[in-house]
Amino acid sequence: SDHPFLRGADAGGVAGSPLLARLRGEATDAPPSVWFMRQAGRSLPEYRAAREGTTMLEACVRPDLVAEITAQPVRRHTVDAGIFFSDIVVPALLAGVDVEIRPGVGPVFARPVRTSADVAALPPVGDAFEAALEPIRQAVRLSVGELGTTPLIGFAGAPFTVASYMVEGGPSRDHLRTRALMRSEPETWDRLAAWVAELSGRFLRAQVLAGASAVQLFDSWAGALGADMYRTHVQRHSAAALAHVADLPVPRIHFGVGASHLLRPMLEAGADVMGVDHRIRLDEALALLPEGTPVQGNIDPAVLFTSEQARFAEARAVLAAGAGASGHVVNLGHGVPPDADPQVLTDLVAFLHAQR
Ligand code: 1CP
Repeated sequence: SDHPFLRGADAGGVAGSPLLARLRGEATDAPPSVWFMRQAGRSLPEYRAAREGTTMLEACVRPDLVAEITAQPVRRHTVDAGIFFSDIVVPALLAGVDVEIRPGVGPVFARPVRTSADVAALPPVGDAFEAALEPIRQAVRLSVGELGTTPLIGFAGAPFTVASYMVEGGPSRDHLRTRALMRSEPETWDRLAAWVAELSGRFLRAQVLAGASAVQLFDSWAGALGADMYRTHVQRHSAAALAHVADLPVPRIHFGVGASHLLRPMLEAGADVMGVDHRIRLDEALALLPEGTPVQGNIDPAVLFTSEQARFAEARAVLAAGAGASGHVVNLGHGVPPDADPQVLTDLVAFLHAQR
């Protein structure tokens, strides 16, 4: 394989990345490592220019455009990783499901999936899907080339978060229909979640084999579930998605919003690193996790809209709270808001890189 990891430590690629060392839980005296969820996208004028005249999902299957957008925040902010520009619903699109991303709304599915017949009508996931992943593989290769010594993080949506969009038909505040389906028709739910897990797992694997150096499974909305519901109805499906890359030498990050009560079961789904949101301090999160678990997070995105003094104080506090971890990669507690000032992010990265 031509994966950067498998080429050996002297290949001059991403092997010396302190961010990757931290995700593996290895000690390094390098300056703090940082990237931002949603660093590519709407907060950047160069993103809006590149995307002009192209829908979000059209952009996701244009390898040259994906590589350009993936590289933009790395060039501008000098963050320590690129996040692959795509979306959690891209695998469903490539499988042939009727989905769009509405500007200002998010993913919208033309035919919500709510009954056992709806699940049975989902397209099969096999050779045709693998062939449809080709633009993704090509986009990853181009992105890795653009990024040079900066590692690329691949990602996928976790079964609960993706299935929630499918069941609800679009974004939802409380995911009520999805949670009701789990309780009233657990077998229907299981077949839907297993279908998503297969799709997301293959999407992750394709990115790693094409050159991504780490992966993140986004279960953004898992925090809507109690720990018992998570363990009973969700955990094994997320585990199935992550199992698709278990044999590959890449750290697996798992992230949810408002999911402090799920840190342990989400780690036990087969992750190596826990992404932590801003609702819990990193030292408190570490106390809930087995010794030696690397963590990622968790600057409150709200400080992007405060004074620099307040922002840097929060950054220092996050570094101090993560200092006891065997590996800590700095990130926001959730994604960059679209109206964030890009210069604020650039300055925050420079501030972090000047700390020890
Ligand atoms: O109009 C536009 O430009 C589209 C906005 C946009 C962008 C830039 C969407 C629609 N998705 C993306 C890219 C994206 N999505 C990335 C790559 C860029 C990066 O991170 O820098 C990633 C990793 C995602 C993942 C994603 N999509 C998640 C998980 C991360 C998170 O923020 O919690 C989720 C929940 C989605 C669904 C989605 N897609 C788009 C929107 C606006 C949403 C959220 C809708 C909602 O509130 O439910």
